[in-house]
Amino acid sequence: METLNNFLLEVPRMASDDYVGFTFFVGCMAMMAASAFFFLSMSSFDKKWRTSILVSGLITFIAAVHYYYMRGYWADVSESPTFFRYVDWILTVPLMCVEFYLILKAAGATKKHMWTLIVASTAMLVFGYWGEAVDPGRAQIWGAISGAAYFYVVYLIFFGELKNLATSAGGETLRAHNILAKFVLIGWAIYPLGYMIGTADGQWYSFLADAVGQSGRDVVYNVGDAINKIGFGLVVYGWAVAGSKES
Ligand SMILES: *C/C=C(C)/C=C/C=C(C)/C=C/C1=C(C)CCCC1(C)C
Repeated sequence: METLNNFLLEVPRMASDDYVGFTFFVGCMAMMAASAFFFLSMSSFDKKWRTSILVSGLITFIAAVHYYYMRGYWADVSESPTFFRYVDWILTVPLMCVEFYLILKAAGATKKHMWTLIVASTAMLVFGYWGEAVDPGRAQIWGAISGAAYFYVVYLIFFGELKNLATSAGGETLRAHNILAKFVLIGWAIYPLGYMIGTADGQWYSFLADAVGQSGRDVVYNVGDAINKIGFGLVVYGWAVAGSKES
């Protein structure tokens, strides 16, 4: 009976000074709340805007499910849930690329624009996973290649055709594009910091891990996810609200 109860409730033991566990727990709740908000608000928008809000909700919902598992994983084994982390990213980051496409679709963005972003950001994540999980001895090299893919994404959004389309659209669409672009430039730049903390052993930047401990990686990633997934979704939401008023 006790086993069954433990299974059903799955209450993790969490020390009161387990700050990493705390961010997993709060992250999970925040992602759930954001998903409920996005999904429930869908019916108040015209059809034209709904897909974008749906994608915002899917991003936070997929993250909520992964945070549920990551929280449990951390509570059970006190290790970075690197596998779940990257499965989550490989699903949610392409969806963020889809958001750029959806926002600029009316301005002429094509599937090709969308797939270019998806392929580049997926490469960024695959190389990052390689450095963190498969070949950590050469984490710096894999991280640098991953970083190159990241800068290519930044380039496409800031200077590529997507930027031209946003400029030609003007108004709320340009505004939303510019804010989302800043999320990619500043918000996404949080992640390499977590990567460096997690792979700092024996590197010249080992002072990073000495300062916060290797589990600092998860705090950095969790904060990054909350900002980028929920914040990003809210910008799209604001774009849809403003656009609904315009038309
Ligand atoms: C919701 C999750 C998001 C927005 C995740 C974004 C992840 C990144 C931008 C990761 C970038 C990395 C580098 C640029 C280099 C080092 C390896 C990574 C994968 C941490």
